[in-house]
Amino acid sequence: MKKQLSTLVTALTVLLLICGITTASAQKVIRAGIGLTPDHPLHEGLLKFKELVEERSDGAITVEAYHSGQLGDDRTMMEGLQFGTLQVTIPSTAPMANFISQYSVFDLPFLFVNECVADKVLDGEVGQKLLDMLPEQNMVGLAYWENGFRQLTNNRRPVEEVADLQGLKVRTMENTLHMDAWRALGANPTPMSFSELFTALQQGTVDGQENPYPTIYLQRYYEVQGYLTDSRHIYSPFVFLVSKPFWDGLTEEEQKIVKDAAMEARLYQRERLREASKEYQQKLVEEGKMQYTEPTPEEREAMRKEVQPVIEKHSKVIGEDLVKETYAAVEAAEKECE
Ligand code: TK8
Repeated sequence: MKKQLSTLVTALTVLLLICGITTASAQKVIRAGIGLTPDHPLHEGLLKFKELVEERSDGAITVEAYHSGQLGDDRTMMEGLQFGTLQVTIPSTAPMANFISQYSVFDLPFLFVNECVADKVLDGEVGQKLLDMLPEQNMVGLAYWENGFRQLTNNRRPVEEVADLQGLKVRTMENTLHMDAWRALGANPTPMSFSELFTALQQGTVDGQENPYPTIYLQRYYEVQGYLTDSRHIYSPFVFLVSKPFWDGLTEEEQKIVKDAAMEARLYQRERLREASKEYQQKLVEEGKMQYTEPTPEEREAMRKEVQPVIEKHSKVIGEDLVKETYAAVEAAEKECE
């Protein structure tokens, strides 16, 4: 009996050794999950990243791109990075605030006036400070990509001023700052994952939602929404996130390849997103898919006034110093962008 047992243990040890050796020399695979569809510029950016990584690593690292929430919603995919079951995901900053509350700083309403200012702040010291907070959550942030300025759609009425928002059931991302902001404007916020949104609009569970033009067009929200408002109430960054357990397992050279690819693909992705944003805003308006309204500067100012108490409340949650530093960076960037 003893002899049989020792033979079995030896066989198992040899088997594990063989697996270990083949795994060590096997390719490194990056499974990357996103929520948007294959025709969205986010996916185009991910394919650019894949091309650069596979080319520069001579195939030692391969990238598998999974779109349309195939691997779950933003929160689930970020948890996958923490556990090491997924290697890359690229969520909006809003759901990231559930892991690191400071991430709401970029979702402060009306923070960025245009993409030039957003790029300078995100790619500068403040952006890096937020990325440096990620390792404690077992994630590594490599670059900011672009989701874009968020626009409101709904199925109840044209929205041109705050009064039009009263009682509107608006789906928000799972983020208390977003919810408080819509509440302050008189709407009823309903937090919901992105993957549930189209059905909720179709069934009338919510009256409206808010997302950038490329998402509104490519998700076909115009099929279930009658009114589009160019609200630009919040600018959403995407953050290119890597699982820290995976990152730590890369050689220095491999880490440079992955980081450089994320940074280069960022420029491509932002460019494609901005082209798509113009194209789809035009299509939505010209094809008359939804009744389009643009708030006047006075009405935008009125909205900004209504959400000011929310900005003050959440500045305490985010950290007054970080908020001050961010607004100072915005001011400096606005001067440079003039
Ligand atoms: C996609 C989401 C989406 C976001 C939302 O995964 O949930 O409305 O704007 O882009 O991150």
